[in-house]
Amino acid sequence: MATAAESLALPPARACAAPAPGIRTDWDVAEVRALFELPFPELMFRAQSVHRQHFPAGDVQISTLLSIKTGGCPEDCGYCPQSVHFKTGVEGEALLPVAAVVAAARQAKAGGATRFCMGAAYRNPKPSQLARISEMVREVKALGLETCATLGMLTPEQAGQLRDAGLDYYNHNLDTSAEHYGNVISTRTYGDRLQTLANVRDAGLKVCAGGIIGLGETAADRAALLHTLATLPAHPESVPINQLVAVPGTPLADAPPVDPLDFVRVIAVARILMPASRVRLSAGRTEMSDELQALCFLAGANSIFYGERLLTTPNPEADRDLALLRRLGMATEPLPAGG
Ligand code: SAM
Ligand code: DTB
Ligand code: SF4
Repeated sequence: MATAAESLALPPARACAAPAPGIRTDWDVAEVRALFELPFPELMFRAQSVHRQHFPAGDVQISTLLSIKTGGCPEDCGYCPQSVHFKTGVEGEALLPVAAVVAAARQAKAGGATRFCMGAAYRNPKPSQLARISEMVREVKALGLETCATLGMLTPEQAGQLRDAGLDYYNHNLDTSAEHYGNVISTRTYGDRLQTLANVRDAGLKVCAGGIIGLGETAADRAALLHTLATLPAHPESVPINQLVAVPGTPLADAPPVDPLDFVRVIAVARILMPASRVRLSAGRTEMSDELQALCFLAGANSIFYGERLLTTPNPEADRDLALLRRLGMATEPLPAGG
């Protein structure tokens, strides 16, 4: 079946270049702060230059997200509509049956997605839940899609179980700086987050880790978040940069909006620090103009979530995204071999 991208005649992107030598994991936080302080045109020039050394111009990887287990989460992340601690109108639901998830993955593939991300509102998955999710991963992988999951904290054994089922990526965000973390979340620590990232990496999974801009953080917190990501033993292959979706009922419902140009700066600095990683322009796009999204792509974003829903909140309509990519002359990354 033709993908939506093909049927709308977007040109196929060339395969991405292999990561080049010279990727640094020894950044100093002062260097990161200095990047943030560059004049905007200089920062954009540097980000673009780095981007072109590692990726073909204008390609974008698209992932579709499905909430496989919605709401009722015991954690108290101050931005999240799925926490039991806040009254947001999101009800706790059961883990979806395998067949429903596979049907959604088939649809995502037909719509042009290359990666299918399964998100669950868990602090950490229980053995019976992980068994069912492993089956989902096995079947989605068999469709020829790349697989990604985000299920909360994992032990090394659980990460290995998911790898054996065919999981390609695990998403686990650091969200903000170590210093600001405790102002946003009290039910787990930054160290817990880092430990799961290490367990995932050690199991041989690809890592997807990023953060949220708009949690009341300072410029120094933004620099510290990117510094932590860029000085992990290996850079995450995928770095989602979310803009807070301010949901009524959450403690951050009235957080001040992010200056759009500051958001672009975060993308640009992430691109410079982690040149070979996919930087994903993630949540918050429904609030962004086409022009702001275009600036984010110019700053080095080369991945998006595609499809009308994120987990519990809306994402731009697929048609609007395809039209935007077409207007910009950008192309979607082809499916991996065999897909
Ligand atoms: N429960 C798991 C966890 O927290 O790792 C997986 C699902 S959780 C919803 C995945 C990520 O979504 C969070 O780490 C956070 O970065 C992002 N997220 C959640 N609510 C958000 C919001 N309102 N705006 C932007 N990003 C959000
Ligand atoms: C990520 O960094 N952003 C996605 C995904 N990883 C799991 C989630 C965004 C969630 C936005 C709020 C919601 O839809 O509930
Ligand atoms: Fe639960 Fe994840 Fe939401 Fe935190 S971000 S409340 S862990 S679903």
